[in-house]
Amino acid sequence: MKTVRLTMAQAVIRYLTAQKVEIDGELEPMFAGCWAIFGHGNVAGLGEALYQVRDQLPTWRAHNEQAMSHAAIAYTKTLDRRRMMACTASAGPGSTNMVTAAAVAHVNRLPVLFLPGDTFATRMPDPVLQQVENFHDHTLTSNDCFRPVSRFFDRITRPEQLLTSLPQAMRVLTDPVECGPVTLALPQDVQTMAFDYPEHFFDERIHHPRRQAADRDELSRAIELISTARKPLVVAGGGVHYAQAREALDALVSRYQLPVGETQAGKGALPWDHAQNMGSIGVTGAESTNTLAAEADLIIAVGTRLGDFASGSRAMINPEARILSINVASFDAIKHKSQPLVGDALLTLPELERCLSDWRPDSAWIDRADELRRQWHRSVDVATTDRGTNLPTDAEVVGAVNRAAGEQDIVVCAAGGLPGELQKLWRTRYAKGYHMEYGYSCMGYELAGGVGTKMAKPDSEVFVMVGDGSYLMLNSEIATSVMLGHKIIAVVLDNRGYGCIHRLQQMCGEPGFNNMLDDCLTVEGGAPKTDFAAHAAALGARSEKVGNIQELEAALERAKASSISYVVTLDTDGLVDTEEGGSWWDVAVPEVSVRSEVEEARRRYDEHKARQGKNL
Ligand SMILES: Cc1ncc(C[n+]2csc(CCOP(=O)(O)OP(=O)(O)O)c2C)c(N)n1
Ligand SMILES: [Mg+2]
Repeated sequence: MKTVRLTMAQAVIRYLTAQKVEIDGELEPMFAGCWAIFGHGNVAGLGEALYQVRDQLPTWRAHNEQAMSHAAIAYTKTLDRRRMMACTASAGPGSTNMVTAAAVAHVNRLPVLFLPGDTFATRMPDPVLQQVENFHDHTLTSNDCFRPVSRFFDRITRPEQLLTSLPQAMRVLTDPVECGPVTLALPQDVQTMAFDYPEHFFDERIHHPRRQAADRDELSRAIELISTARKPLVVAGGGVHYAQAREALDALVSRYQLPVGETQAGKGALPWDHAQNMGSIGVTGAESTNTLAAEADLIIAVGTRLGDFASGSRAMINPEARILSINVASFDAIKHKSQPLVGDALLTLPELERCLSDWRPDSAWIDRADELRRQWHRSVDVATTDRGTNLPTDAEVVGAVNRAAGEQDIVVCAAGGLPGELQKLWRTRYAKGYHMEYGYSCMGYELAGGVGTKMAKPDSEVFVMVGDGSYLMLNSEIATSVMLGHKIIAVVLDNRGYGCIHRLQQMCGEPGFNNMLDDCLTVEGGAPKTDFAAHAAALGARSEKVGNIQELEAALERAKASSISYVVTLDTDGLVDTEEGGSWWDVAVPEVSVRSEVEEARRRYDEHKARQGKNL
C-alpha cells in the first residue's frame, strides 16, 4: 500500500480538499475555505497545513471567532447546505468563542466543521496557557463544551484516528437528517505528529445529497388523511429550501388550491404574491394565515421543526385539527401528535400531488383564504408606508429596504424586533431573498451573517437589517467585509436599547428596567449616543446617518452604487411594532408579585395556558 507521511493537521486539511459536491452537474469543492484566527494551539500545526494548500483552500482571517463562524453558517444556509466552510481557533478562549456559533448551527441544522485547537494530549506542559483545569476529570477540556452543540464530536488523540473519524465527520455534514455542526478537537501536539497515511485515503470523494423516499404505507395513510380534509393549511418550513422542493411545493399547492403559511426558515418557499401564499404563520405571523390555522381541520407541515414561534406556542392551531408532518427526520415528524410522513420533500410532495387526483378542499375555504390574503396585503401596504415622521417605525424601514432591494437581493437578520416585522411584512420575490436566523435568534449574527451570505451569492446585494443592540454586540466583521471585498449594506435601526425586550417586559406588567438605555444604571448625563456611522467608517466602511425614510431611500441608492460595505443608520421608534396579525407567545409571568400589573399579566397568561393544554 502506498503511503504518504503527513502530520495529523496536514492530513485533515488534505482530506478536506479532496471532498467534492456535484451542483447542477458541476463538481465543486465541498469546503469553500477555512476561517481561521490563529493562536497557541493551532498556529504551528493547522496553520502550517493551511499555508501549504492556500491556493486550493483559502484561509480567511476574521476578527472574532464567533462572528467568523456566523459567516460560515450563513454561507451554507444560503446554499441550501450544499457547500460549507471550516472554522479553526486557538485552544481555550478562541475555541470557546465558537461554542455559541456551534449552537446556532445545531439549532438551524446547518453544516459547519469546527476545528478547535485543544490542550496537549501528552499533558506535558500541564497546565498549559489557556487550559481550563478540571479538578476531578482530567479527560475534560474546555472543548467538551462543544459536545451538546455538535452533531458529531471527536477528539483526535492519535494521528491514525483520522482514518475512521474524518469519514464519519463528512457523513454527518452531508446527511440530510443528521446534518449540523461537527467538532474535531485537535490537541496541538497531535496536530504536529506524523503518520504514514494510505494514499487512497485522500482520493477525491464526491458527495451526493441522499434523497429518502417515503414509506409506502405511511404515504397511503397520509393520502387517506388528506382526502378526508375540507379545510387544509400547508405550513412551509426551512426543509422546503434544503430539499430544493420549492417547485414541487408550488405544483402541489397550485393544483389543489391549498393555502400556505411560511415559517421564518420557510419564507421564500413561494413568492410573496403567489395566489396560495397566505403570508407567514405563528407568533409573528400574518392575520390571514393565523386565522386559517385556527379554523383548519388539517395542517400539512412540510420541513418544519414546529417550534413555538411557528405554532403560536401550541395555542394557535385549531385543537381539533389533525397534523400531518412531512419531514426527512422522524425526530421532527412526530411532534405535536402529528401523523408522520418521513421522507424528502422533493420526492414526497410530487407523490401526494399524483395520488390525491380528484380531491379538493371546500370551495368556501378556498374563497375565504383568498379574501383573507387580499386583506393582509392591504395591511402590509399600510404598515410599510412612510408616514413622513422623523422617528420611523421598524415597519416603515422594512418597507423602504424592501423597495430598494432588487429581484435577486437578500435581506439578512436574526434578533430583536426586526425578525417579527420582517416575517410579517417583507415581500420575498427571490426564493433565497429572505435570510433569517431565527432558530437560535443570536444577537450578533447579522453583520457577519451578511458577509457569509455575500460569499455565497456575490451577485446579490445583501441588506443586513440590525438593531443598535445587536450591532454593539458584534460588529467586527464589517472590517472583514472590507478587507475581503464582500460588500454588505447594513441598515442600523437605533432605538437606543433592547426595544423588543422592553416591550415584552411591559406586556409582563413590569416597568421599563435595564433594556432601553434611558432605563439603565448610568452615570449622570446618561448613556452615550453611539455614532454608528462614525463607528462603521472607523472599520473601513462607507457610512451615513439619515433622518427619515425619504433620506433613507436616497442613501440606499448610494449604498447600492458603492463597491465597498456601506452602513446607513437612523433613529427609530422603539416603542411600537406592527399590531396586525401575530399570536400569543408563551413567556412565563411571575405567579406572585407586589405589582398589580404583573398579577394582571399573570391572569392573562393563565388564560392562554389553558388554551395551550388542548393542543399538546
Ligand atoms: C446573544 C444574545 N443575547 C441576548 C439575546 C436576547 N435578546 C433578544 S433581542 C434583544 C434586544 C435586541 O436589541 P436590538 O438589536 O437593539 O433590537 P431591538 O429589540 O431594539 O429591535 C435581546 C437582548 C439574544 N437573542 N441573543
Ligand atoms: Mg434597539
